[in-house]
Amino acid sequence: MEKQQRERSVDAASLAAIELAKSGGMETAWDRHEQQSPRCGFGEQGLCCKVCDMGPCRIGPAGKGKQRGICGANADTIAARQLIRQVAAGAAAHSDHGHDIAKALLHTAEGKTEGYSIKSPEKLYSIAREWGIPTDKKTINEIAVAVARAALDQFSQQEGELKFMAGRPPKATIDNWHKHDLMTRGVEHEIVETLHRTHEGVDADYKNLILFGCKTALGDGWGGAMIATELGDALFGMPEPVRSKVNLGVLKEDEVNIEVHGHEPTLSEMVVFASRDKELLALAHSKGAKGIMVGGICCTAIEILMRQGAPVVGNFLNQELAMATGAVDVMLVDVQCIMPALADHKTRFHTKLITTSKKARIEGAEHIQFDETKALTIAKEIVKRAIENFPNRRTVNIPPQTTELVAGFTVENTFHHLGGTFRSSFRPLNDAIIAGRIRGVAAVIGCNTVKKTQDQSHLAMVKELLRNDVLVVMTGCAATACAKAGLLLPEAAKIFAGGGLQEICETVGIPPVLHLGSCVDNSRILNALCEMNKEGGLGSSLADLPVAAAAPEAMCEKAIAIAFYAVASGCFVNYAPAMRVLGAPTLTKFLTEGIEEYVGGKFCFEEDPIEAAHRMIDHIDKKRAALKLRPLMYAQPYCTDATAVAAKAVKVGEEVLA
Ligand code: MSK
Repeated sequence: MEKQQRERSVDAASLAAIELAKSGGMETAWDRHEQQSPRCGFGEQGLCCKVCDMGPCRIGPAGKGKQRGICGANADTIAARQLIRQVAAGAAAHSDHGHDIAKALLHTAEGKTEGYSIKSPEKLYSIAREWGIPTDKKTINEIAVAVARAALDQFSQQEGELKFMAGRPPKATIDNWHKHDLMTRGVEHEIVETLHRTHEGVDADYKNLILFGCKTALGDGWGGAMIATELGDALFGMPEPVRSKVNLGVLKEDEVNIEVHGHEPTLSEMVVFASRDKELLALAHSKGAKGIMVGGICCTAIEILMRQGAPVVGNFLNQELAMATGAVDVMLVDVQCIMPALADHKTRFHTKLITTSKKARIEGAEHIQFDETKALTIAKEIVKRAIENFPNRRTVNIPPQTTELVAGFTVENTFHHLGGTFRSSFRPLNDAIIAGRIRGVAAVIGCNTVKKTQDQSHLAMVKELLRNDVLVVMTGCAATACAKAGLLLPEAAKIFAGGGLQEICETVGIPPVLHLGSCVDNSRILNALCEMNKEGGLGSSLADLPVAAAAPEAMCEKAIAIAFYAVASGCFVNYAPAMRVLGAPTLTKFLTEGIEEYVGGKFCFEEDPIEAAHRMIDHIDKKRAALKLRPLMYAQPYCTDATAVAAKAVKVGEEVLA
């Protein structure tokens, strides 16, 4: 394989599929990325403004060329406006998803849907109690209607504060948000105001723009995304730790393969259910298939992994590669992260690409409109189409690699696992941090991007954090990357974790990397931080905690919104490739330094994943020092004995991956 091809991924299955694609003349995102090179330097640096029709205006790098656009906006204003427009788009995507989950809960409680029922009444009761919704003498459906309506109001609310935001974080964090006018009024209100502020001739103060971006993003993390997770858990059931498999090898040569892709659990849950239908299984057998496999790509896959243990085919950059195997009978897509290029491959493969959302249609794809009132009927129809397409397969070539993983962690069950059966609390985690067994906690999240070798930065960063006794929590495609490499198995602690973290993982029986779910489930991480704070001993605000976060292969506006709400909640966040601000030095300095004074968190744009892990560790150590915690039991600053760890990993890794 050519060097250029080899550098596209560190995942052997992906490389094999890239080779397959190339030999079949199939163009992938990597090829299109090369065709787009060189990219526009003004755009990359955030120095191109298209807000009004007098431009586009392009600003020269600091001190060179034109320093202002036609209206007089400078580099900082232009880059800040664009950045918070991206925050608004990301927040809108998560929030619209949350809105749809709230509607699905409402319609289920009203008896208007087909196939759904409220799977976790306990979760529903706990949200109702938290929001002050009466539960006495009410049926479960009456409570669900009240909760769903209250959740829907969170989106359109014009005054006041979001319920989760005002109720869950520590007082010191909320006080600071009040002080800087960062309490989100309503999810949609802030998104609308962001678009207004960034219209031509409105807000031209980069600090004011960025702080408002924080307010908008907080409405995502503590609003739209948190509603998606919490109400999703109530409707579809609380995840529990579950073993499953990941990578292209989960596709079956002798079974019907249905690949779900996108983000929403509503249809995919039903498709999993329908795939177990006796009549459909009999139909599959009659067509020569031994069964029906439902797996997926991106976060829809993670939703059914978390609750149903369904296998994961791959992460974002695997979507075209899965098609290249020739084994996907239906690629079923809903919203977000779906490449329109999938439709271009339909002449090459037998795969049926089916869109299901009126918000996300693709020219050239078949469209079956999803409708909750006929969810099971529609799911069965889709499964039937996949079965009927099975005999149309041409050449099938599935890379054999699969790895086992454990997923399904939540704030609620992690309590249980960290505390054991009789003592369910975050106390053991806090004690381990206070005693210096665990250094701190890092959240590593986000996507894949063709600008970086697929999965490489995730793996390098996470391994570096683990060997330095940092417990890692993950979501989304980042978690899938690490799952493919065996890091989401309890056995991985022995191979990759430092002494203290290894002790804790072995005692409790958890992997050193905890999979908390899909992109919207980053809200679980916010809740975990609140629990750590509540448990005591780690400061008074979220910003005091010895934690850090990163998105090392970030790609989309949702990732920017997540990074913003994490920073605005007091976290240190390394984001790479860097946001498009580097051509605006004053703005960049504010994002990486000055903003900390306002929100307690800040950004870092370190590209190298090991260096970035060190910046995260530095931040954790700074917080440990401020809290006057004991010295670490095992790890020294940057335990980078990579050679020893790598040697061990190859040996034991083979056993793990076998
Ligand atoms: S799917 S947003 S590529 S994590 Fe949530 Fe993956 Fe990023 Fe899409």
